[in-house]
Amino acid sequence: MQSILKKPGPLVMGILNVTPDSFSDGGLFLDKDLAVQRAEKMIAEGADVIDIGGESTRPGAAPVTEAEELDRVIPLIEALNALDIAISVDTSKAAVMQEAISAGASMINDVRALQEEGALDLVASSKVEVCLMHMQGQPRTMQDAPQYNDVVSDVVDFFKERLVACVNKGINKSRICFDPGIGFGKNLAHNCRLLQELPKLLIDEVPLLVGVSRKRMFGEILNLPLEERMLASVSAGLLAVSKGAKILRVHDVKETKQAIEVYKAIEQNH
Ligand code: 8Y4
Repeated sequence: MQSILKKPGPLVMGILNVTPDSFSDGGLFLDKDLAVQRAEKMIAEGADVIDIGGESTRPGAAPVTEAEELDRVIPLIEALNALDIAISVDTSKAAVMQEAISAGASMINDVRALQEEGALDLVASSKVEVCLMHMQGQPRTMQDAPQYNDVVSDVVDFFKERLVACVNKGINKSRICFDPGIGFGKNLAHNCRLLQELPKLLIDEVPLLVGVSRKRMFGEILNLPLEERMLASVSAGLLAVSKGAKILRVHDVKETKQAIEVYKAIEQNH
């Protein structure tokens, strides 16, 4: 199993969605081949880890059954094992985590931060790394009326609480990273404050993962559709790196790697 968190950063996590644009029977095969091709492209572009997601966590998305998630994710992990790349699996379900770990995943990326039934124990009984993300509410309704007393301190308190819960179960701190969950029960002002004050989220040397890629906040700032948000995403991602993010979760691997290379060259020569 590959360690992701032990690698020196900044790192790029490439997003690989396997939520179906449902064809009938032959559909799954097609989906898988396409997904493997997208992964190969991201690896060639320099992705450090591929994040496979079988549950749509986009605002308004409906929940997915365990069997469906397993069907989408496990065959893809098996196919990617041949490619010598670290694999992260975006799931909240203990049963999916278990099968994903058996199939070779190195990280569990859980937008529910191991709060679902059995998830904490399952990760504790394994050696995988885990990303603990902050979310207010549930995907279907989280953007209806996000509210905080103080979004930064609420997220900090959440991280501290989840860290204690994990360490008490035997998950070593070195296996954990945090993620503020940009767009997950947060309005534009909340997202901006979290990015602006990212250094405040650096707690106990736990690395930070940040996902801003193509998110709604750029639609709000620039009034651009999804497919035109790459430059905004890379810019905000680089700002996150400069404020302490170790891992960026992105769609656009090649462009993000370029930005990070420039950042590193500047930082090394000061
Ligand atoms: C276009 C495509 C526009 C996708 C928006 C989106 C995060 C995450 C997601 C994140 C971690 C997304 C699974 C939302 N975001 N996991 N997952 N951090 N750790 N929306 O920020 O990408 S899904």
